[in-house]
This record gives sequence, C-alpha cells and structure tokens, in this order.
Amino acid sequence: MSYEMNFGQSYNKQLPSLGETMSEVIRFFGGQHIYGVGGDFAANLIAALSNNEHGDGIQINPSSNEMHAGFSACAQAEIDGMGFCLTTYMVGSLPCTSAAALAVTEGLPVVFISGAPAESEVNQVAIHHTIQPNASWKAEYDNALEAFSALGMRVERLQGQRVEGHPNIAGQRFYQIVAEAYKNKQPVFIEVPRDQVFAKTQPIKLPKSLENICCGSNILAGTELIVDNIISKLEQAKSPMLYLGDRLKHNEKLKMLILAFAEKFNIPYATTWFAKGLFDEYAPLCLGAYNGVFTQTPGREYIEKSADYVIDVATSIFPQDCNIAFATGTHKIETFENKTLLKGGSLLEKDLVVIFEGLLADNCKTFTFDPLVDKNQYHEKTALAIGSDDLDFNNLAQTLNDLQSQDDDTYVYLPEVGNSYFASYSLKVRKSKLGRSWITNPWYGAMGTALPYGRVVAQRLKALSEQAPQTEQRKERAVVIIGDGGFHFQLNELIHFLKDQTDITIIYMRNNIFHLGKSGEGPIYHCNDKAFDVHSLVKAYQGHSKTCTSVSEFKDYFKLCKQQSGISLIEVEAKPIEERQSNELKLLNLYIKSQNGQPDAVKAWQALTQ
Ligand SMILES: Cc1ncc(C[n+]2csc(CCOP(=O)(O)OP(=O)(O)O)c2C)c(N)n1
Repeated sequence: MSYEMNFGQSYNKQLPSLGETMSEVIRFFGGQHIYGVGGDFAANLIAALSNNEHGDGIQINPSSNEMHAGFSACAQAEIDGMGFCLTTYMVGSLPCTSAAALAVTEGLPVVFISGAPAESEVNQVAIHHTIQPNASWKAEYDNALEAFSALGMRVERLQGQRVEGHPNIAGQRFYQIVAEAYKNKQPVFIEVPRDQVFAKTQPIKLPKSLENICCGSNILAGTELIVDNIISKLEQAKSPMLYLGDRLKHNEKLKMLILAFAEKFNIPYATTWFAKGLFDEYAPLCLGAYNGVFTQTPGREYIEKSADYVIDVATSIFPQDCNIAFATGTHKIETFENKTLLKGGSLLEKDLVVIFEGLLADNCKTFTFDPLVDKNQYHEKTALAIGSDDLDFNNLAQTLNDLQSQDDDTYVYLPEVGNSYFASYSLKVRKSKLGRSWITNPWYGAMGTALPYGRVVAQRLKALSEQAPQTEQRKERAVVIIGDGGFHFQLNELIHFLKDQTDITIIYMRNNIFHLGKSGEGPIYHCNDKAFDVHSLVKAYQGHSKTCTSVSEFKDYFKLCKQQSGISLIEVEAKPIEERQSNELKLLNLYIKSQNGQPDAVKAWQALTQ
C-alpha cells in the first residue's frame, strides 16, 4: 500500500520530505542559523537543512567542537530567542550535554538535533559511535536519549511510518517538540534517523505567527483582585520599586509593559544579578542590578533606605545563593516585608502580562522619584579611574565604565566565569540593539562559554551594522573579559572570528593561574606558562594585540581596538593578590573569613553590614 492508496493521489503529490518540514519549522521559530559539527549520521540532515539555491535554507555554522556548538546555540537562544545545534550521533551529541545542562538551568529554548542510525540499521548489529563494551550481549542505541533525558529534558527520536503507506507523522512531531522548547523556555533533544530525512511526511500547516502558537491564555483566576491589591498598596506607598528577575529575558512584551508601567507612575526598578543586561542601566529610572552588600550601583541607597514597597517580578521560585547575596543575610529585598511577589508560573508568563495590563490601565498617583536626588552617588565612584594606576580587577570595571560613559556606542559585555565574572557586576551597561548588553551563564557558571557566546554576538552585531543605513550606523562592540585559564579552555574558537570576519575585543586578564576558587599551590591550579606569548597566537588569527599596564594605556588602546577589525586582544597582567581583587570578591573573601571565625574579618564584616 502507498500513501496514494491511503489518502489519494493529490495528497500524495504535495507531501514534503521530513528535511523540508524541519527546515520550515526552524525558520518559523526564527532560526536562520544552526551551530554544529558534521558526521556521517548527520550528513543527510546537513544536506536537507543547508541554504539552497532558492535561499530558503538555513546557514549552518561549523563550530570548533560540539560543546562549543551547543554553547553558541545557547547564546543564540539568549539573543534571538531560540537556538539550534546540529551534531552527529553520540560522539557528537554527548559533548553537548554540558551546554544542554546550561540551557536547562538558564531557561534557554535550545533545540539539540542529532543524526541517528537509519531505522533499518537498528536491531541488526552494534553500530559505530554507540557505547559498546566488548563483553556486551546486546546492542544499545538509546544512550544519548537517556543522557539528555537524565537532565530533565524532553527527548525523542523521530520515527518513520511503521507500515508502508501509513501516515508518517515525523514532521508534526518535530514541530510539537520545538514548540514545546519555545513555550517552556527549555532545551529539547531530537534524534533523526538518517533514512528518515528524505522520507515523505505529512504536511503541516504552521500557525500565522509565533503569537498564534496555541498556548491558551492565562488560566489563573483572580487577576483583578491581585491588581486591586497592588494598587491599594501603591496608594499607601511613598517610595515603591520594582525588582525584576531573569524570567523576563525572553518576554519582550512583558518587558515593554513593565517599562511602560514604571514610566507612567515614575516607579524606579532594579534587576536581580541574573537579570543584569536586560535593561539599560543608563535609564533614569534604572537602579542597576541589586544584590545586597555586593551592590555598587547608585540605586542601592534608595533600595535599602527609601523603598517602602517592592513589586518583585519574575525572579526565581527557589532561592539561589548567588542571587540573594550568597546568603550573607544582606539582601534587603529578600526579607522585605511590604512586598508583592509575582513570580510568573504560566506559559509565556501570561499571568504576569495580564496583571501588568491591568496595572497600566489604572490611574493611581504618580510618584516623586527623582534620579538626581534619589540615585545619589552612594557607591558609584564619581572620580574616574586614576590613569597612572596599574590596571587590574580592582579598577577594571571603573575603567570600562569611564570608557562606556563617554562613548555612545554600546559595549556588549561577555564576562567569562572566574574573577572576570565577579568584576563584571560593577559594569554599568548601556542598551544594545541586541536587547542584551551583558551576557554570560550567571547561574550555571560554566567556564568555557565566552568565545562561543562572543562569536554569536559578533555575528549579530555585524549583520545589524550591515543592515543599518550609513547615517544611523552605530558600531556596537562585543567585549569579552576573560582570565587566562578561561581563554585557554576555548581558544580554538578564535578561528571562527577570522572566518566570519567579525570584530571582537578580548580583555585577557593574565595571572598564569586558575585563581578564582584556588585553594592551594598544587599544579592543578597552573593553567598557563610564563613563556606563553599570546601576541604570537593572536597574530596567527590575523588579529591585533597589546599588553597594557596602566589605566590610561588601557583606555587608549581600548579606543583603538574599536577602530580595528577582527580580533583585538588586550593583555593585562593581573596580580592574584587581595588588593587587586574586585570589590565583589574582596567582600566574598571577607565574608568567608568571618564565617571561619577570623577575628579581624568578623569585626570588619560586622562594621560593613550594620
Ligand atoms: C567548566 C568549569 N570547570 C571548572 C570550573 C571551576 N572554576 C571556576 S573559576 C575557575 C578558575 C578561573 O581561572 P581563570 O580563567 O584563569 O580566571 P581567574 O579567576 O584567574 O581570573 C575554575 C576552575 C567552572 N566554573 N566551570
């Protein structure tokens, strides 16, 4: 029996292949790029999805390895709203489990697509790339599915028709799983048997737009009562504020509603640490990223001394140590009494959308917040970093803030995990065309992501500047801040900046050790060698580089980097000593020492937090 006999000839004629349907679905969800590495089980997928002569395919960007492809897909999900990664069976997909775990943790809709053996190959014999000890009595085909499933992800191997001529629903399944990633902001893993890529599948009719993918509306009852309650608390408040979390990062509509609400009633807002980079910290109502004693921004005083009512929106359901000032007990909002918590549990945060629509429709009083008075320079150093000082982690953020405040072009920061990550919380970030100007994996905290992330940012910035008319061309710049350990984790990704012809500034904070978390002198902490010449390396990638010692030398060269194309690397010789630490780390170290009962530290900590 054939399809023809089942549903008739005209139905049969219009059947697309699974590969065509996958391509259409990926593009529907905004995917114009896939990051990946090839292999025999992925060859058919690559052929089916790649850009074709009609220009309706997808650009498949090779990465240096699969973990990097996965990380780049995560960055794509951060910026474009959805990420796609393509690998071969097992050897290719398993290295992506680290990126998948990151995506689960950071709430990123990434679709990990893997080639798989043909259905006809299964059950005959053990297949290469499978996990097969030689004493094995049976062939295993599902280890990758199980590995991703163990991370709590939805996984599926697409299937062909079970009986010749019966409907093939693989295309529809692909759509449903990808839609699930989109709706839940979670990664999914899909294996595609290589013989199914060109098999015919039932055609699907995509919704008109992403807006129309049916997720139902808000099903929580009692919204009006919540709105009324907030309004009455606002009526009684003098100095209210919004405290915004990272669940907002994929919801532009909700972000806009919240900003409109803040502006209409003149209510200032701060973000959690994890939501840093989602809002323009130069905006008058923005109080910056707040995290208790670790906060350096000028909004801290308002939060801790003036605010009398907090609306906490889309922060995490479960308390996370780094977001609540490392449980130091100094996070004022955590224990704030007069607070309304709107965590947002519904699909696409529809519950919150309805609440903010309700709030916006109200005509309650406008508040008197004045940025010039209320955002006093509590912690912000008004003086510039001293030009003749040596540059190090203690003055890096101030130096970059000096540069950014005098430059209309936004720096899109990519801090790598290590000392760089902590120092980056004192950066004051401008609004970017990408919607994000500070991107890392703040919660999961995996080292090794800054260059795969930076690659995606640099590609998008290049595309945006090519699209913009000459007159409004603003050159935003991707800026990676990274330790030498972190850099050496991932420097094979540098080749793609050369290939893609994209621009990036890399601040290479060299101290020759894995410093953050170092607790001993053992060889395991030695990530570099004094004789390593980073300039020769950068030269191989046709890049520019310079070692900068003083703040003023750094500033001059940083400005020059912005004019240079390709890779520009600034080597900073960082000293792994306490005085040269960022404020965040000095405080964290002090807290740890005081917890350990060191008398001086106990005193100093008490003085600081009382
Ligand atoms: C994948 C991964 N491995 C290990 C760690 C633990 N870790 C966190 S920071 C760090 C050292 C960072 O050293 P480096 O990049 O040289 O920067 P520094 O702290 O010296 O500035 C390590 C090993 C991690 N977060 N992620």
